[in-house]
Amino acid sequence: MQIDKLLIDKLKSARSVVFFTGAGISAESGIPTFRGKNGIWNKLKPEELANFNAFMQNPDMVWEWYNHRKKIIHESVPNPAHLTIADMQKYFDDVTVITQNIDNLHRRAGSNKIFELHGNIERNYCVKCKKFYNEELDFSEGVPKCDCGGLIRPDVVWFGEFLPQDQFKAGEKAAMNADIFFIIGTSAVVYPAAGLVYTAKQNGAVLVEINVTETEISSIVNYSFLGKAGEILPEILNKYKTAVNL
Ligand code: BJW
Ligand code: ZN
Repeated sequence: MQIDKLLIDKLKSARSVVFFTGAGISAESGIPTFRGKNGIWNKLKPEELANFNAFMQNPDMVWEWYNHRKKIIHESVPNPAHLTIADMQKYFDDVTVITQNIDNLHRRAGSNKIFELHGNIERNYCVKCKKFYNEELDFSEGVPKCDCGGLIRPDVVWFGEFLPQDQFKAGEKAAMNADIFFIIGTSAVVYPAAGLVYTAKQNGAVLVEINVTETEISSIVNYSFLGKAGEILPEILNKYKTAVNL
């Protein structure tokens, strides 16, 4: 794979490096993506599962889906892509991760500054009174209920729901200040998250995409690497380290 010298030069002068990540970065950890080849949504329609009405109509089905995914996530470990991003903190002043993933793998890899746009699978709350239940839930008598009688749901963002504003605003600020903005393993079709790519570009960031296929945003990026994130990111960091004699 050819890594352009200009990109390495750009990295050498970069202060703020931002990683915008999606399900594809966790694919090499064994966690299925939503769309594309091997995407879980080739079989399951997103609208049928990732929305509030579906949950209220069939909470058992939606919880079955999340418990299944939680099991896979708990059995998985961060892969070289997550680990390289965490490693980057040693070499750059400001490394930010903006993730659409709910799987905690960036945190487990050691990244410190993470904004989670679509929630986190380890948290839950009551649909009625909003009380949080972050402990292991008991499903022995069906879908768990709050003290107030409301159903408990995972603290993730479904279609038609607002993103957590503190996380989104912080992600937006990071995108505005980015010198280099990596877009890794996302189909970039879900908004407002995907809009951050345009925010970064409009504010002068160099855009670098890493994906196994071309996406909606491939035509607007400065560098596009077609391949696995867990292979390409370590190569980019190694090339950078060689260039700066580390
Ligand atoms: C690899 C790889 C390897 C594989 N290496 N790469 C503006 C325009 C159009 C529509 C809208 C708009 N604004 C809002 C909307 C509506 C909607 C939306 O965007 N719809 C579009 C799909 C049409 N957005 C919303 O509803 C959002 N809320 C909102 O807008 O609120 C405002 C509002 C409120 C009320 C009324 C009206 C407006 C909320 C969106 C929430 C998305 N939630 C989900 C589920 C989260 C919880 C969970 O995980 O279960 O988030 S959906 C799902 O998609 C999940 C993901 O985070 C998200 C993005 O998917 P991602 O990460 O890109 O994964 P994939 O599978 O799509 O792609 C994987 C990629 O990896 C592929 O490209 C592969 O090639 C690649 N890959 N292996 C590198 N090894
Ligand atoms: Zn409650």
